[in-house]
Amino acid sequence: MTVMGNHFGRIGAMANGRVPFDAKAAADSAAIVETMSKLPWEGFVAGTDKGDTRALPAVWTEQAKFKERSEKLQTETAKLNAAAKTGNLDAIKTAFGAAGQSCKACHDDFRKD
Ligand code: ASC
Repeated sequence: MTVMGNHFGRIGAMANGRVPFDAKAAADSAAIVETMSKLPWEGFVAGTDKGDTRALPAVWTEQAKFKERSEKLQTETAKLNAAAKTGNLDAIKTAFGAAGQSCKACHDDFRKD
């Protein structure tokens, strides 16, 4: 999640005009984001709800919904990666917005803060 957020944020800085657009850097980050989007989920298997976690209990009590949200993220980050490969900033902005919504939708229901 940390690596994904870091690279997602780099693309966001370009999409929002905070740093100059660098097509290669955006594409490199989008590829990392897509790969990272596949990895966190096995960290939430049964029994991992103990100890220091930002995850809400809903992760384990609403598994189907959590899985659906994780799959939405993976779909949207794949689209972001495809957009980034074109080097078209407008396409990246659109895909970035949708991907960000998928991050937020899950955090709102499944993360403590
Ligand atoms: C980020 C990041 C997130 C998402 C989310 C989008 O850059 O680290 O978790 O965007 O804030 O709403």
